[in-house]
Amino acid sequence: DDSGKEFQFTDIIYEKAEGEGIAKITINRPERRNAFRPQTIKELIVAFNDARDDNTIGAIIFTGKGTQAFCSGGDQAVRKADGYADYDKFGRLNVLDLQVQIRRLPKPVIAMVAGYAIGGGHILHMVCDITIAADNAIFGQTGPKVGSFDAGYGSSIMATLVRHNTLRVKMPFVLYETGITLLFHYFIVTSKVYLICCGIRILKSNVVEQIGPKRAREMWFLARFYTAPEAEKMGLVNTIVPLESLEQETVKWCREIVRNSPMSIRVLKSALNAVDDGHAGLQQLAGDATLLFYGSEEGIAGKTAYLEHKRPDFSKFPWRP
Ligand code: 2NE
Repeated sequence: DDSGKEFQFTDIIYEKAEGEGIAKITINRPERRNAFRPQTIKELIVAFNDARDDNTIGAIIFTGKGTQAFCSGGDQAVRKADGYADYDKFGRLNVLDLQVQIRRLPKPVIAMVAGYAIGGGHILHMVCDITIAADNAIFGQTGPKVGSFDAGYGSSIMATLVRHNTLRVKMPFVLYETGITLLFHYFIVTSKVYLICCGIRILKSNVVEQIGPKRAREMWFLARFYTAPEAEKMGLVNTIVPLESLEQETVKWCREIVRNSPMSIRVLKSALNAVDDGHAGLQQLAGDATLLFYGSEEGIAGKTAYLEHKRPDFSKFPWRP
């Protein structure tokens, strides 16, 4: 969008589409297939922070310049014995900070992938909330080939993708269908036996199998590359579109997101990450609860009474069931 505001960086391009609620952050090192160096990550962190703080922005597109690569991971030319080093005399792995930042950023981040998403670049798309892939996209990890690995989000998020996409039924449910595996407990209530289905996994051939623990091992141990359709089958991407309509389709998805309730989206992102993120996930979700509570009459009554040096009167607020 030509009306977008542009900021000055060397390794990235940061734009905002005025009035659209969409920011776009682009790694701008196409001559290196958008490999990142510490400076790139520093700039990305600044841009993501700005997009987070801007309360007119509801969705952030993360992409790479050109059509040949989203990102090819850490710039191996500046890899040293203690990490990646460009302008400093010491190495860094500051991409890990960026991964955490994207994961905790309370707005959807949409990876727009054309060409290669490889190594640390593959992990960056994986930590985004949604991935829209062009039909020329290629995904893969190269770590074991180049003497590297990401044993953090790069492994754990990949291996647990399956869990989010497995159908779970929590209510009493009797299953007779073939092709269904189930784990169940018997539960006796008023002399009747109810079969309670705790977790089912439909294994029909038309159901997309997600990446999960086995595929994650394959991806890391063999370090193969996968085409966009293969990645889609593994649950790594949301959709594949022709390269020429990649941006248009991504903007369409963002527009659909930003017309929705900001608070609903915020809480949902926290909730979707909460279990896997442990204390950090709980903290994020709990922070959203506090945020909502501060705007309530009950929350305001407590603050007002404190500031007026009075005892708060919470008696009119119900103890909800
Ligand atoms: C990405 C890929 C498959 C593209 O292949 P192709 O044939 O399209 O391009 P080409 O000719 O390989 O690359 C073009 C130029 O970009 C540089 C190349 O060296 C080449 O430079 P010139 O020969 O023209 O001077 N380039 C590309 N990727 C680079 C990189 N990551 N670092 C430095 N220069 C790079 C192909 O280029 C490829 O396989 N790239 C390497 C992918 C890779 O191994 N990435 C690092 C993984 S480790 C990592 O990212 C990591 C981690 O595991 C844990 C923590 C943090 C980071």
